[in-house]
Amino acid sequence: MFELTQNIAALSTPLGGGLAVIRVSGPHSWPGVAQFFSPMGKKHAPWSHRQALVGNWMDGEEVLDQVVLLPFKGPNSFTGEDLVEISFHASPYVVERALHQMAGLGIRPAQAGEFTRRAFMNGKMDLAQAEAVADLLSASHKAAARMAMQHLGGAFSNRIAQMRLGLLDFCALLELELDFSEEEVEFASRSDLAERVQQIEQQIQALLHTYSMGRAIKQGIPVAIVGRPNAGKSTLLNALLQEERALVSDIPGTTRDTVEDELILEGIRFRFIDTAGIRDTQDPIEKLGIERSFDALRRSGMVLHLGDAQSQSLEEFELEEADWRERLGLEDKPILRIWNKMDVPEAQMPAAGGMAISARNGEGLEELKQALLDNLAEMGYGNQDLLISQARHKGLLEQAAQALERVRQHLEAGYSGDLLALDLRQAMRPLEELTGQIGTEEVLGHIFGRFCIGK
Ligand SMILES: Nc1nc2c(ncn2[C@@H]2O[C@H](COP(=O)(O)OP(=O)(O)OP(=O)(O)O)[C@@H](O)[C@H]2O)c(=O)[nH]1
Ligand SMILES: [Mg+2]
Repeated sequence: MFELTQNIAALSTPLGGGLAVIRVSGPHSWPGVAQFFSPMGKKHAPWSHRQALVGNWMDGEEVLDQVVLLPFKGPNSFTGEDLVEISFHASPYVVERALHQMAGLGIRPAQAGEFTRRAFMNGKMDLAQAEAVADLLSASHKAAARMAMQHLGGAFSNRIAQMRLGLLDFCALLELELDFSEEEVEFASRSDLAERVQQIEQQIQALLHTYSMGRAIKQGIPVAIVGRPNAGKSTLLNALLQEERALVSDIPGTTRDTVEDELILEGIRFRFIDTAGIRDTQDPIEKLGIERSFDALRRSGMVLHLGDAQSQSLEEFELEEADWRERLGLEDKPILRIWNKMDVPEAQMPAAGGMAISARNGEGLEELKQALLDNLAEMGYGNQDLLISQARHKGLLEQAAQALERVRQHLEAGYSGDLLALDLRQAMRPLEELTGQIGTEEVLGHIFGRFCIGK
């Protein structure tokens, strides 16, 4: 009955709870839904923007369910179109039946991400904000949700738009000069332009610097637990997770393969990696395991170097650390030194630094967790007002930075205004792609394809 491409419906909540919300969007969403809705009490309840209605959802003469409707009048809706949210009881049969009934009218099932895509197309949000919707949906802890909310709120988009405008100003002036080319006027001060370009380059570099932290926040900060065999690494992993996750034994070389698991501390996700104890060995399997320990060291954001306070000297501990630090080139990697087995009476806390814990009885574990959080603060977490975490954003910002570098070089080389204007346009392009002002169907398909249906 309705134009098939225009109206869409989908279940927006997962089944399994008490309620199931079906979202319907498009120019005929209101009259479409009204066909099946019989308001409670009155025969004709007026529909108005954001006024909930209670009533029966009819399947022919039969009542399929009692529902609550919430109509939104476009453009003041999520998609920017007329939209209705219908809360059903979460019966798989009811949901499927209602969607089937609507499909019969020409309200077709929505594709993955189609609601958000419509919101983007109708100017309700830009592309970076639409991406943030997906990030927020997958955020399982506070830090990731906060980061997504910042982008969703437009902080990132605004910053990008500001940069672009800053370049556009100069571009317009340079292009104006072309109209007066005979008169050799300079509307755009070259020194002001150089300063502006430098400022924007700095802002871009600052954002690029946040990428690894942004990624780590989203995926969890990898923390490698390393040390010599029998130091108690697996015991520590188990104690942190409060779960017998890794095998523990008094035989050195118990852990052969890395074991990973997550822990959320104060809203930040850490991914602990228990590794094979590092030592010289002829055992080929153990060697392979130690290679994996090195791998874990390389990809970790932080390292817990565990020493055995019962039997290891400080000198040995430091030699061991220097060895893999040099071998793997880990000069900048934050390493926390931890002495384990402090419960043993003969344990020695070596004079030079580090924390003392007992993985076995839990002593010092709270301090260790706090040290992890403090270290993160030292690495800059919490200082940045804005973080990026999408590879697409990083790639485009790098392109913009390179283009700006060219502008700077060409300015120094005294290039003419028309060439500088071209350079500036090139630097603006990736910024425009970031917010989706320009873009290809392919990019949009890729971004919205990552969403689930109903979002
Ligand atoms: N007394 C005491 N013993 C501990 C402590 N932590 C671990 N152990 C013991 O030390 C031995 C080795 O512990 P693991 O956790 O398997 O050591 P690991 O570092 O994982 O060893 P590998 O996997 O071989 O590299 C086990 O017998 C543990 O019970 C501790 O805090 N105090
Ligand atoms: Mg182990």
